[in-house]
Amino acid sequence: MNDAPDNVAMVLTPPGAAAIAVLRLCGPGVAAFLQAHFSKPPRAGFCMHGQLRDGETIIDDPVVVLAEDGAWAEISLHGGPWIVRCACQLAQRGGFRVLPACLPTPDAAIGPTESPLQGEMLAALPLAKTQLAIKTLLAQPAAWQKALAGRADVAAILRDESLWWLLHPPQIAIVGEPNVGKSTLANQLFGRQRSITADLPGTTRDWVGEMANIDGLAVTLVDTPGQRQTDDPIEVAAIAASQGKIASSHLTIEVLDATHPPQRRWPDSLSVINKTDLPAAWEFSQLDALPISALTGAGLDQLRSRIVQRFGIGHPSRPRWWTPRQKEILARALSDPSALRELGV
Ligand SMILES: Nc1nc2c(ncn2[C@@H]2O[C@H](COP(=O)(O)OP(=O)(O)O)[C@@H](O)[C@H]2O)c(=O)[nH]1
Ligand SMILES: [Mg+2]
Repeated sequence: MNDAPDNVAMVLTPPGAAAIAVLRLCGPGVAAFLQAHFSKPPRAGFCMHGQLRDGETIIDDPVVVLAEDGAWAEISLHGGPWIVRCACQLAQRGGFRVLPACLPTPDAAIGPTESPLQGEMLAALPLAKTQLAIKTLLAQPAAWQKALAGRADVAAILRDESLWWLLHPPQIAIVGEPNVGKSTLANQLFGRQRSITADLPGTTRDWVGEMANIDGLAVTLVDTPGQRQTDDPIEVAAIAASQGKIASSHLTIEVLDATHPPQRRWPDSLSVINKTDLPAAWEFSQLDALPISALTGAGLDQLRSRIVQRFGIGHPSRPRWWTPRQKEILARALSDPSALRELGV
């Protein structure tokens, strides 16, 4: 193994979630990289606004912060995919190992922190795709300090998976028979918050990904084709592919149609009765299903609340776990509370 310090580059912000992308460079090559590609001489401990250049080409006009000791620099780029890609390629050609985005930041890129928990908080920041996720994560060191000053309810904290889900978007499949309104519902759930990024503010806008923001919980939403018997080979293939997606989903939303009695049901789903703006053709008042109209939007706020409830999302300042290490310590603390000291709050 080679112990020489490494030049590492990584995008700290999740792709497609913000108008700014932060590229962090660490290692002995930082100063030389900035000298070669940034229009201003880097000054340690200062923020500088200048141009990032690849030869004659100006990639962007970022703000650059250089650490006091020169060990790392953060380049705040405009968040469009083209700019981020060009900056990463430039770093790679400059001898930096570019780490994949959306991984926890490696220790080497974080540097010393006040406590192990604080380090884990910083490491997980690139995974936080919504304001709620960021807020919840940043609240954790204080929440844990408070919890440990009193008597922490370890079993309740261990059961609470909400911060894990805030950092690892669950997959949600919308299922149902053909024509019940699955795609209309999917569009409504995407609609308000489909992420937008800009190469320059107010200019190019890209629609990114299949990610939806449901009341602060980022989710991967999968719209599936209506499940039915058919001889059409293309439809058969599409249905087969969607069954895999349904099986791998963390939640399914079953859409029933108020104007047609269902032929089949999807067990263990969150059920909605759609098209309740039209006269009902069957009796569904006894079902545990939320009446909605994907067309008018009626009932969708309640649906969003039920989705986030399923993943236990609650007040940001409750103490939670978000790494396997913390979860394992909590499991041991059920029988031996002194294990909590290992959290390193
Ligand atoms: N009146 C009414 N029509 C709806 C509603 N939701 C969907 N539709 C209509 O039902 C038809 C089928 O919708 P679509 O979303 O394509 O169904 P899918 O096959 O399940 O994806 C379209 O004409 C929609 O406009 C609703 O809540 N109310
Ligand atoms: Mg559809």
